[in-house]
Amino acid sequence: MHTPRWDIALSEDKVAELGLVVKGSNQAGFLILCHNNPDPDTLAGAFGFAYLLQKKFNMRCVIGYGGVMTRAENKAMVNRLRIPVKRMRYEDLSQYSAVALIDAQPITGNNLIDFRAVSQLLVVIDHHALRKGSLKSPFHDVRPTYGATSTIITEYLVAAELTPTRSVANALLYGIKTDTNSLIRSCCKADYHAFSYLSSLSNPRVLGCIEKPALPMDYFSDFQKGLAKTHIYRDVACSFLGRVRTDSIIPELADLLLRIEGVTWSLCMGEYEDMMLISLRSKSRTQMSGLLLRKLVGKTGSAGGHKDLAGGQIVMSTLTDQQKSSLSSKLITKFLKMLKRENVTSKPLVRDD
Ligand SMILES: [Mn+2]
Repeated sequence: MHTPRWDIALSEDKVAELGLVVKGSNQAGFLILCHNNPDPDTLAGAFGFAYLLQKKFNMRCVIGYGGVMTRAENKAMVNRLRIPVKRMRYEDLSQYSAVALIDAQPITGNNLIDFRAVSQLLVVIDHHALRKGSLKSPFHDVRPTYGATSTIITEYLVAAELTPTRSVANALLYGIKTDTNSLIRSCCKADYHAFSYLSSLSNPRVLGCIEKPALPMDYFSDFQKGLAKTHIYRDVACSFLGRVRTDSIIPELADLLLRIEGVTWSLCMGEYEDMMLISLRSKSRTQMSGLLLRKLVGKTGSAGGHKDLAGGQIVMSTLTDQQKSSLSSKLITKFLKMLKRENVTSKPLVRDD
């Protein structure tokens, strides 16, 4: 047994409270729902929470997400750690009378819970800013000072006197690592403690494989196209790649474009299956990427994220051909307008000389 050396009194109270809610609900099973386009923190949080519900409360669990899983790393995480996660649509939710939402909050547009499904929502655990809708759920634990939801879940496991399996520990450690950019972005002492606790239980070799997965050859064609299609509008880099063969190129190119000297914003878009995938990155100290992207996609799509990064999607099957062909340029124009850069002239990133 690894004895924690940090204060988890709140989590001990919360696990006791969770026990009452779970037992009082008369449910045999839970749907544990990640946010759309799941990242490692929501996947790890859901995986760890399923472990808690199974081991401590003898509950059956299904882990689900909406949207698409991009990034080769996230797919490698699910495969290597054998996280039993299912892609779902809104209609699938009706099969479950007990839902736990992890690393997200209700009716924010970045998960499958909407007004109709809110009564099934028994548990909300998240580290984003508190939304009023969460208070209606019988159990809610929202800690905006925490760098990762995986940290909250790690504390729950310790409070429940459960030692995570190697796979669960690997997942939670990777969740904390990615959400805090290796403990340098918006984290608190609890994240350091959880990170150090999990390190002793994890397998660095497996984590190394997840962080640097093999990439399909198509990735490099998409990459080249993405660079060629990037335009710089003063301090904003925008790239619309058209149809892409690998979905993970969108967030990864957005990360890279933000590193261009003098660039404060990067917006990257591409069509994959029947969706327009959008990633936004920012170095701005004043504006919130998540809010901006939600405003950008409006009611036509869904989006979510943090201060410095956000992801979203627009389903294109409902659009007319004309709407489809003008969508990317409309989004770029709207985005530049939102940042008050609409009159800035653009130049291509890559020169031919
Ligand atoms: Mn998170």
